[in-house]
Amino acid sequence: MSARRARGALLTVEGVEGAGKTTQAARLVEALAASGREALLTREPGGTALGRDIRRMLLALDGEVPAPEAELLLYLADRAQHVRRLVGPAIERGAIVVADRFSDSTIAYQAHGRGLPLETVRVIDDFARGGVAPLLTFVLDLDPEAGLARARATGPADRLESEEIAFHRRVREGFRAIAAASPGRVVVLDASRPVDEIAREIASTAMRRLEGA
Ligand code: T5A
Repeated sequence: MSARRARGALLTVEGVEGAGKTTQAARLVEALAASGREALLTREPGGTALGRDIRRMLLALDGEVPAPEAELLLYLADRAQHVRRLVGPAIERGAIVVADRFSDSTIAYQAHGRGLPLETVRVIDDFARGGVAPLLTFVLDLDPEAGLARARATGPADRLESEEIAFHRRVREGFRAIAAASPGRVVVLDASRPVDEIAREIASTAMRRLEGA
Protein backbone atom coordinates (compact mmCIF):
# COMPACT_ATOMS: atom_id res chain seq x y z
CA MET A 1 0.00 0.00 0.00
CA SER A 2 2.68 2.53 0.96
CA ALA A 3 4.75 1.79 -2.16
CA ARG A 4 1.69 2.34 -4.31
CA ARG A 5 0.76 5.58 -2.57
CA ALA A 6 4.27 6.92 -3.08
CA ARG A 7 3.74 6.99 -6.83
CA GLY A 8 2.16 10.28 -7.90
CA ALA A 9 0.30 10.94 -11.12
CA LEU A 10 -1.49 13.60 -13.11
CA LEU A 11 -5.10 12.98 -14.16
CA THR A 12 -6.83 15.54 -16.39
CA VAL A 13 -10.43 16.45 -17.16
CA GLU A 14 -11.07 18.09 -20.53
CA GLY A 15 -13.89 19.16 -22.82
CA VAL A 16 -15.85 22.03 -24.31
CA GLU A 17 -17.26 24.95 -22.30
CA GLY A 18 -19.78 23.89 -19.67
CA ALA A 19 -19.22 20.15 -20.19
CA GLY A 20 -18.92 19.64 -16.42
CA LYS A 21 -15.12 19.53 -15.99
CA THR A 22 -15.02 21.56 -12.77
CA THR A 23 -17.84 19.49 -11.28
CA GLN A 24 -16.24 16.17 -12.23
CA ALA A 25 -12.68 17.14 -11.28
CA ALA A 26 -13.91 18.01 -7.77
CA ARG A 27 -15.86 14.74 -7.52
CA LEU A 28 -12.80 12.76 -8.58
CA VAL A 29 -10.64 14.42 -5.93
CA GLU A 30 -13.29 13.57 -3.31
CA ALA A 31 -13.31 9.93 -4.43
CA LEU A 32 -9.51 9.70 -4.39
CA ALA A 33 -9.29 11.30 -0.94
CA ALA A 34 -11.95 8.89 0.35
CA SER A 35 -9.78 6.01 -0.86
CA GLY A 36 -6.90 7.33 1.26
CA ARG A 37 -4.77 8.97 -1.42
CA GLU A 38 -3.33 12.48 -1.29
CA ALA A 39 -5.34 14.18 -4.02
CA LEU A 40 -4.92 17.74 -5.21
CA LEU A 41 -7.41 19.71 -7.33
CA THR A 42 -6.04 22.35 -9.67
CA ARG A 43 -6.89 24.03 -12.94
CA GLU A 44 -5.54 25.76 -16.02
CA PRO A 45 -5.28 28.56 -16.55
CA GLY A 46 -4.96 29.82 -12.97
CA GLY A 47 -3.43 27.08 -10.80
CA THR A 48 -0.78 29.45 -9.39
CA ALA A 49 -0.73 33.12 -8.32
CA LEU A 50 1.01 34.09 -11.58
CA GLY A 51 -1.44 31.88 -13.45
CA ARG A 52 -4.41 33.71 -11.93
CA ASP A 53 -3.05 36.98 -13.36
CA ILE A 54 -2.58 35.30 -16.76
CA ARG A 55 -6.12 33.86 -16.55
CA ARG A 56 -7.55 37.34 -16.07
CA MET A 57 -5.60 38.59 -19.10
CA LEU A 58 -6.82 35.69 -21.24
CA LEU A 59 -10.50 35.66 -20.34
CA ALA A 60 -11.31 39.37 -19.89
CA LEU A 61 -13.64 40.83 -22.49
CA ASP A 62 -12.23 44.34 -22.20
CA GLY A 63 -8.73 45.32 -23.29
CA GLU A 64 -6.70 44.36 -26.32
CA VAL A 65 -7.57 41.05 -28.01
CA PRO A 66 -4.46 38.81 -28.05
CA ALA A 67 -3.24 37.52 -31.41
CA PRO A 68 -3.64 33.70 -31.58
CA GLU A 69 0.13 33.28 -31.19
CA ALA A 70 0.17 35.55 -28.11
CA GLU A 71 -2.83 33.69 -26.69
CA LEU A 72 -1.00 30.37 -27.15
CA LEU A 73 2.10 31.66 -25.35
CA LEU A 74 0.05 33.04 -22.46
CA TYR A 75 -1.62 29.64 -21.90
CA LEU A 76 1.80 28.01 -22.05
CA ALA A 77 3.35 30.53 -19.66
CA ASP A 78 0.58 29.57 -17.21
CA ARG A 79 1.39 25.87 -17.80
CA ALA A 80 5.15 26.29 -17.39
CA GLN A 81 4.65 27.97 -14.01
CA HIS A 82 1.92 25.51 -12.94
CA VAL A 83 4.00 22.44 -13.76
CA ARG A 84 7.16 23.69 -12.07
CA ARG A 85 5.65 25.27 -8.97
CA LEU A 86 2.69 23.01 -8.25
CA VAL A 87 2.01 19.93 -10.40
CA GLY A 88 5.56 18.56 -10.67
CA PRO A 89 6.42 18.93 -6.96
CA ALA A 90 3.06 17.37 -5.95
CA ILE A 91 3.62 14.34 -8.20
CA GLU A 92 7.17 14.03 -6.83
CA ARG A 93 5.87 13.72 -3.27
CA GLY A 94 3.38 11.04 -4.35
CA ALA A 95 0.15 13.03 -4.75
CA ILE A 96 -2.50 12.41 -7.39
CA VAL A 97 -3.04 15.74 -9.13
CA VAL A 98 -6.40 16.27 -10.85
CA ALA A 99 -6.24 19.16 -13.34
CA ASP A 100 -9.32 20.87 -14.76
CA ARG A 101 -7.80 21.32 -18.27
CA PHE A 102 -4.19 20.78 -19.39
CA SER A 103 -2.32 20.31 -22.69
CA ASP A 104 -5.23 18.77 -24.61
CA SER A 105 -7.10 22.08 -24.23
CA THR A 106 -4.21 23.83 -25.96
CA ILE A 107 -4.30 21.36 -28.85
CA ALA A 108 -8.10 21.56 -29.10
CA TYR A 109 -8.48 25.36 -28.72
CA GLN A 110 -5.30 26.87 -30.15
CA ALA A 111 -4.55 24.30 -32.89
CA HIS A 112 -8.01 23.00 -33.89
CA GLY A 113 -10.02 26.05 -32.79
CA ARG A 114 -7.73 28.92 -33.80
CA GLY A 115 -5.99 27.05 -36.61
CA LEU A 116 -2.39 27.42 -35.36
CA PRO A 117 -0.06 24.71 -36.78
CA LEU A 118 -0.50 21.53 -34.77
CA GLU A 119 3.16 20.49 -34.76
CA THR A 120 4.30 23.94 -33.59
CA VAL A 121 1.74 23.91 -30.78
CA ARG A 122 2.89 20.41 -29.75
CA VAL A 123 6.56 21.40 -29.68
CA ILE A 124 6.06 24.52 -27.56
CA ASP A 125 3.65 22.68 -25.27
CA ASP A 126 6.29 19.96 -24.72
CA PHE A 127 8.74 22.68 -23.68
CA ALA A 128 6.17 24.22 -21.29
CA ARG A 129 5.25 20.84 -19.72
CA GLY A 130 8.86 19.82 -19.21
CA GLY A 131 8.08 16.10 -19.35
CA VAL A 132 4.98 16.15 -17.10
CA ALA A 133 2.13 14.32 -18.84
CA PRO A 134 -1.24 12.93 -17.76
CA LEU A 135 -1.51 9.24 -16.92
CA LEU A 136 -5.20 9.37 -17.75
CA THR A 137 -7.49 11.97 -19.34
CA PHE A 138 -11.28 12.18 -19.27
CA VAL A 139 -12.83 14.08 -22.18
CA LEU A 140 -16.39 15.15 -21.37
CA ASP A 141 -18.02 15.17 -24.78
CA LEU A 142 -21.03 17.44 -25.24
CA ASP A 143 -22.76 19.42 -27.97
CA PRO A 144 -21.11 22.86 -27.63
CA GLU A 145 -24.48 24.64 -27.71
CA ALA A 146 -25.66 22.61 -24.72
CA GLY A 147 -22.40 23.32 -22.89
CA LEU A 148 -22.55 27.05 -23.58
CA ALA A 149 -26.16 27.13 -22.33
CA ARG A 150 -25.02 25.49 -19.07
CA ALA A 151 -22.08 27.90 -18.74
CA ARG A 152 -24.28 30.95 -19.42
CA ALA A 153 -26.69 29.89 -16.69
CA THR A 154 -23.83 30.24 -14.19
CA GLY A 155 -22.72 33.78 -15.17
CA PRO A 156 -21.72 36.12 -18.00
CA ALA A 157 -19.73 34.70 -20.91
CA ASP A 158 -15.93 35.26 -20.88
CA ARG A 159 -13.80 36.00 -23.98
CA LEU A 160 -13.47 32.37 -25.10
CA GLU A 161 -17.10 31.51 -24.38
CA SER A 162 -18.06 34.48 -26.58
CA GLU A 163 -16.42 32.93 -29.66
CA GLU A 164 -18.69 31.90 -32.55
CA ILE A 165 -20.28 28.45 -32.39
CA ALA A 166 -18.14 27.20 -35.32
CA PHE A 167 -15.05 27.74 -33.13
CA HIS A 168 -16.54 25.63 -30.33
CA ARG A 169 -17.46 22.90 -32.83
CA ARG A 170 -13.86 22.76 -34.05
CA VAL A 171 -12.74 22.50 -30.41
CA ARG A 172 -15.08 19.54 -29.84
CA GLU A 173 -13.75 17.82 -32.97
CA GLY A 174 -10.23 18.57 -31.72
CA PHE A 175 -10.88 16.71 -28.46
CA ARG A 176 -12.36 13.79 -30.42
CA ALA A 177 -9.29 13.66 -32.67
CA ILE A 178 -6.98 13.67 -29.61
CA ALA A 179 -8.99 10.81 -28.10
CA ALA A 180 -8.88 8.80 -31.32
CA ALA A 181 -5.09 9.24 -31.49
CA SER A 182 -4.50 8.27 -27.83
CA PRO A 183 -7.01 5.55 -26.91
CA GLY A 184 -4.82 4.20 -24.10
CA ARG A 185 -4.74 7.51 -22.23
CA VAL A 186 -7.99 9.27 -23.16
CA VAL A 187 -11.46 8.13 -22.10
CA VAL A 188 -14.39 9.90 -23.79
CA LEU A 189 -17.59 10.20 -21.76
CA ASP A 190 -21.04 11.36 -22.84
CA ALA A 191 -21.39 14.51 -20.72
CA SER A 192 -25.15 14.82 -21.29
CA ARG A 193 -25.71 12.10 -18.67
CA PRO A 194 -26.44 12.81 -14.97
CA VAL A 195 -23.54 14.12 -12.86
CA ASP A 196 -23.54 11.13 -10.45
CA GLU A 197 -23.43 8.56 -13.24
CA ILE A 198 -20.44 10.26 -14.89
CA ALA A 199 -18.68 10.70 -11.54
CA ARG A 200 -19.00 6.97 -10.73
CA GLU A 201 -17.54 6.00 -14.11
CA ILE A 202 -14.65 8.45 -13.77
CA ALA A 203 -13.82 7.32 -10.22
CA SER A 204 -13.87 3.60 -11.05
CA THR A 205 -11.77 4.09 -14.20
CA ALA A 206 -9.24 6.25 -12.32
CA MET A 207 -8.94 3.77 -9.43
CA ARG A 208 -8.36 0.88 -11.83
CA ARG A 209 -5.70 2.80 -13.74
CA LEU A 210 -3.93 3.94 -10.58
CA GLU A 211 -3.89 0.39 -9.21
CA GLY A 212 -2.23 -0.71 -12.44
CA ALA A 213 0.20 2.23 -12.64
N1 T5A B 1 -8.25 27.32 -22.78
C1 T5A B 1 -7.73 26.69 -21.68
C2 T5A B 1 -7.55 27.42 -23.98
O1 T5A B 1 -8.02 28.02 -24.95
N2 T5A B 1 -6.31 26.82 -24.04
C3 T5A B 1 -5.73 26.18 -22.98
O2 T5A B 1 -4.59 25.69 -23.10
C4 T5A B 1 -6.46 26.11 -21.75
C5 T5A B 1 -5.87 25.42 -20.57
C6 T5A B 1 -10.75 28.40 -19.49
C7 T5A B 1 -10.86 28.85 -20.92
O3 T5A B 1 -9.57 28.81 -21.49
C8 T5A B 1 -9.57 28.00 -22.65
C9 T5A B 1 -10.73 27.08 -22.50
C10 T5A B 1 -11.74 27.93 -21.75
O4 T5A B 1 -12.45 28.70 -22.68
P1 T5A B 1 -12.48 27.62 -17.75
O5 T5A B 1 -13.36 28.47 -16.89
O6 T5A B 1 -11.44 26.88 -17.08
O7 T5A B 1 -11.94 28.59 -18.89
O8 T5A B 1 -13.28 26.59 -18.62
P2 T5A B 1 -14.81 26.53 -18.91
O9 T5A B 1 -15.07 25.43 -19.85
O10 T5A B 1 -15.27 27.90 -19.34
O11 T5A B 1 -15.37 26.16 -17.48
P3 T5A B 1 -16.86 26.09 -17.06
O12 T5A B 1 -16.85 26.22 -15.58
O13 T5A B 1 -17.72 27.01 -17.85
O14 T5A B 1 -17.30 24.66 -17.51
P4 T5A B 1 -17.08 23.25 -16.87
O15 T5A B 1 -16.02 23.29 -15.83
O16 T5A B 1 -16.94 22.27 -17.96
O17 T5A B 1 -18.50 22.98 -16.21
P5 T5A B 1 -18.97 23.05 -14.70
O18 T5A B 1 -18.62 21.81 -13.98
O19 T5A B 1 -18.55 24.36 -14.11
O20 T5A B 1 -20.53 23.04 -14.95
C11 T5A B 1 -21.19 24.10 -15.62
C12 T5A B 1 -22.69 24.07 -15.21
O21 T5A B 1 -23.26 22.86 -15.70
C13 T5A B 1 -23.77 22.07 -14.62
C14 T5A B 1 -23.07 22.57 -13.37
O22 T5A B 1 -23.84 22.36 -12.20
C15 T5A B 1 -22.91 24.05 -13.68
O23 T5A B 1 -24.07 24.75 -13.39
N3 T5A B 1 -23.48 20.67 -14.91
C16 T5A B 1 -24.38 19.80 -15.40
N4 T5A B 1 -25.68 19.95 -15.70
C17 T5A B 1 -26.33 18.85 -16.17
N5 T5A B 1 -25.72 17.63 -16.35
C18 T5A B 1 -24.42 17.45 -16.06
N6 T5A B 1 -23.83 16.25 -16.26
C19 T5A B 1 -23.70 18.58 -15.57
N7 T5A B 1 -22.39 18.75 -15.17
C20 T5A B 1 -22.29 20.04 -14.80
